[in-house]
Amino acid sequence: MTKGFKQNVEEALWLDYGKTIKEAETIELYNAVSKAAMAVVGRDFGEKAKKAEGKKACYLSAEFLIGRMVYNNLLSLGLFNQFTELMTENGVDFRILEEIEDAALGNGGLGRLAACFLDSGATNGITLNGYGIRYKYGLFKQYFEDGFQKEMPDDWTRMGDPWSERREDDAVVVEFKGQSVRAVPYDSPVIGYGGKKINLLRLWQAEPMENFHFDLFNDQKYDKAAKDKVDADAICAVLYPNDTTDAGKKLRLKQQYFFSSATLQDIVRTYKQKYGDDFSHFSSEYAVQLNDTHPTVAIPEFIRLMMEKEGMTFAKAFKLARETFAYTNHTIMAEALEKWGVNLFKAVIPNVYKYIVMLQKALVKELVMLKVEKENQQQYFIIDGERIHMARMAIFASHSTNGVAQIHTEILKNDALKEWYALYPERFNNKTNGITQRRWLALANMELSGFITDKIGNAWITNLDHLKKLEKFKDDAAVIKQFGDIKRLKKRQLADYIMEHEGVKLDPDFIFDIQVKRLHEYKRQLLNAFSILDIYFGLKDGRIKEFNPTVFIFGAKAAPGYQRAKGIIKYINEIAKMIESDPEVNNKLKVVFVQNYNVSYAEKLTPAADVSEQISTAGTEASGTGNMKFMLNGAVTLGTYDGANVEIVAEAGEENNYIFGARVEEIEKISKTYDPKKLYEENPRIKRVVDTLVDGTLDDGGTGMFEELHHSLLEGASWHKADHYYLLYDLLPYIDAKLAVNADYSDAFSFRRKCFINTANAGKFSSDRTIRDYAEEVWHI
Ligand code: 26Q
Repeated sequence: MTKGFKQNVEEALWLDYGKTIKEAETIELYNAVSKAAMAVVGRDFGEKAKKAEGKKACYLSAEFLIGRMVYNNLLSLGLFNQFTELMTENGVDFRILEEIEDAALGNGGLGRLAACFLDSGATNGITLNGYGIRYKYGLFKQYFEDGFQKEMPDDWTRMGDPWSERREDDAVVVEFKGQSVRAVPYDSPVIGYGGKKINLLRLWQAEPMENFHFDLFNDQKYDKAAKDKVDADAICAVLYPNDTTDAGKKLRLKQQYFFSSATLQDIVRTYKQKYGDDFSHFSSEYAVQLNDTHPTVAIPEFIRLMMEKEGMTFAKAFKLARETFAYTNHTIMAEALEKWGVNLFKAVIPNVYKYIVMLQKALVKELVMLKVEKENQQQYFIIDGERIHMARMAIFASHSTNGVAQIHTEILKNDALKEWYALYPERFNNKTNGITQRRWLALANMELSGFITDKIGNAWITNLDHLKKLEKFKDDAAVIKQFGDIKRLKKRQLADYIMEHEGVKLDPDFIFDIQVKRLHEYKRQLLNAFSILDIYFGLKDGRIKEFNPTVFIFGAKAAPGYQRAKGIIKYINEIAKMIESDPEVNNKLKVVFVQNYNVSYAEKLTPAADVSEQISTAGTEASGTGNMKFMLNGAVTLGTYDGANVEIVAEAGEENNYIFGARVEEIEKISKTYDPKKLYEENPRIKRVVDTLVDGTLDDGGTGMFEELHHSLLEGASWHKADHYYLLYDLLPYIDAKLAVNADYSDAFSFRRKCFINTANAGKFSSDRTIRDYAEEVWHI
């Protein structure tokens, strides 16, 4: 069947557009290639995936940050080589489809993790289907105007969506107070490597109950139909940018209930086709994983469906829920733990609120049974005064709560959720995150892939532990040289890409030091900025004499309402401008902030890094996954003891990475007495860099943003104490570590050897391993 793939592409092009490959527009080529590949998948993939033999895991997630699908699908189907041949035969660069945009239906780590998990599930023969929302607009597109972030809508289906199939027959109805909508699924195949297993990504789209007919032009009916359409469209219109100031938005609750309810109705319907009204097999047929609390309303919804539609008792429905659901926590930051106002909740889904009340009662009963004293009970309450605590509900009504890296799980058990751990220690478990090596090595870095396969064979594509076999080459100067040459090539390619997209010229002989991730205070891009300024002043003053030329590359989106984060972007852009215009240093120091950092940009940046910046305040980054992508592609980590950095260093050796700064225990110890102003006043280097925010060195265009940042560091604000993320505390040790990396770079062999050892020890961080652990230990598949 795959033999004719080339002809199928040509035929599709001819039939749909009357064009040959040479004549086709990029979008036409894209559609024809996708269509020919979808023909190989077959139209019935969705039915097959839903009804696969054995236990099925359902991954409920408000975000799937898939990125560009076409190359990945061709690779998985074994069609990649035929595709590149076909393009080459016609004089077309196979990378042409990179002009087609990617699907950004997610914010960052949590959404990208969901996408990596789907790839790993299918590749490992595990039935793992994804369920989410088909947002009309994904995460905003970002550009800079005078160094300020600007946002544009991301109309990702504008050019069509050839990888999905609308399944009208599987539509269900979701009821809100005063509004009923149809949930229509769009199914995309999730193709395991080798094409043997195809799972399903089902994204729900909200539509009005009565489809809009323009012939209903008679007065009120028209008005009603138009309004119903507008109200339904609103539900799936936009992805919420990870923005805690928006946390209270009613529409977000509607989104959450919309896809949770549609998914459960779908699962229950499919189950009943097999077992009828006998629910005794339900929890051996389905496992439901909640990606953070965002889909947690699925729990009371499930209980509602079981009681109202299936006539079950609460006790039975609750037991079934506990057996079925499992919860992953992705953050310990208090402001990101979801809570809903009781009144808001009742205004949106009063029918579901009833079941939350039942859960609260069951909780109190259990607390009494477990001998929790009355005065200690309130900390567990799902309904606590005016607030509904989603994480508490998820822990109480599921059988598993997991963190996403060892250190994160320990913090959950001993600190953030310690009262729950005391009640249910057996429920808590760790699943250290991972990334798929198919996208992040095989596709993103074909040169390194070829090199690795040449040395150790290609088994690493489905078993990343094989990379360990590279270790035997670690002292082989010729191999390390070859490895270094590939890095140099990827830096050259990135430099070309950045020239084209940002108009900034980079020299591949510079050190490429990269920090890419969402913009957030806890991730401390501002700390990186301060370190660059100190190095800048050091070079100018002659304090720093030896320095290997370095470019500091940033990529990050700030949530549109997060003013402080936007101020940091402006600040870094101003630093870039100042350094660029200084002939004393611009031959050895450079800063570039790339626009619109997304999955596709990450695929260019990751292979080109010498240094991976992972500098969050210890105890704040649950895991990180960018850190793993850089490690796999042979960068050293310059980072704190936080998240998965701890495990990266345990695998690859502290001597091959650069760890600095306060650890969690130290932060805890000093937190009460920490005085950033003292550090600032006692240390002229600290004072000098911090004061660039207010002394006229850099200009925020009269917005007051820099002054506000300065104030937040030295005085604090009502919601956070001064320098809440310990930038000034870690600044000098950080600069020392950065300068150590810089000095070590002089010895090319020894530096590349460190990078090589990182690649060789990245096996643990495959999402294949993570998914197998979930399958065994949580889903019992
Ligand atoms: C909450 C309320 C209202 C609106 C938006 C949100 C919201 C949206 C997205 C809250 C959080 C997120 C995303 C969180 C996230 O991406 N967390 C990251 O998850 C990764 C995968 O586990 C980890 O590696 C990162 O450490 C963690 O920050």
